[in-house]
Amino acid sequence: LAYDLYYWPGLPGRGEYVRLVLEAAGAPYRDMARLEGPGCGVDAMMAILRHGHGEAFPLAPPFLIDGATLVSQAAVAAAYVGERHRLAPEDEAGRHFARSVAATTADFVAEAHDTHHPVGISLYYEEQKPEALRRAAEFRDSRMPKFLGWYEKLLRRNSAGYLVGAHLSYADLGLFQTVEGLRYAFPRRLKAIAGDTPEVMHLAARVAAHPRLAAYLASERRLPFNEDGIFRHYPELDGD
Ligand SMILES: N[C@@H](CCC(=O)N[C@@H](CS)C(=O)NCC(=O)O)C(=O)O
Repeated sequence: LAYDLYYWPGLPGRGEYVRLVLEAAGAPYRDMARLEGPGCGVDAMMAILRHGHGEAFPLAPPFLIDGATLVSQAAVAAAYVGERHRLAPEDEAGRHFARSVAATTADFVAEAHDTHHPVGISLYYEEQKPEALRRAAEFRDSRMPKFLGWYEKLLRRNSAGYLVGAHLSYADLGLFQTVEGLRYAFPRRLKAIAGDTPEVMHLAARVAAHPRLAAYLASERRLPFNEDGIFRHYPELDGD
């Protein structure tokens, strides 16, 4: 049976953190809000946000439906798919740590988002530009090196060359997507500091070369980053 992924059409956003795991797994899935027809589209997503799915009631997309099960929160949904398709460590400690890494990545993603929306998500970027300049400078100078340095440390500790465990996991896919987002939103800053985290950059390149993911990344299913999303390229927020 196919998984049903629900996320806003037109931007990769947090939905991509789940979509990448489905793609790497070769799992059958329907990208529901991007499909047309009865039971599909944004209306179908809004109906679940209004009425829930059985016991489950998500606050926001992305969410994934697998039969009677609904899983929301990008990191939790990525773990759900990864653990069912050999894209997660096998042992319990490894599974828990992979979840911790994915949740930390979700924090990093939220901080990247907040560079252009530091005051509030219900306001336009244009209404919070001075605050965005300050927030982005702090993100570039302090937060980017801190998070990327932490991933680098994890990769150097693991002789297998992955964030957790002996093989590729959803945690690695999340780091890949975040590096790609930073490359789009903060190209100057990433270029300036990439040399400090060579293992992170190497992992991102390896993920992009994964046969299933390379095919996906070249396909129309892969949505480009844009200024409606989480990672937005506003040149004034970037810097060396
Ligand atoms: N922590 C959640 C955040 C979910 C979230 O903020 N989703 C956004 C789109 S990326 C949304 O549609 N939010 C609507 C809202 O918060 O009202 C996750 O990682 O999935």
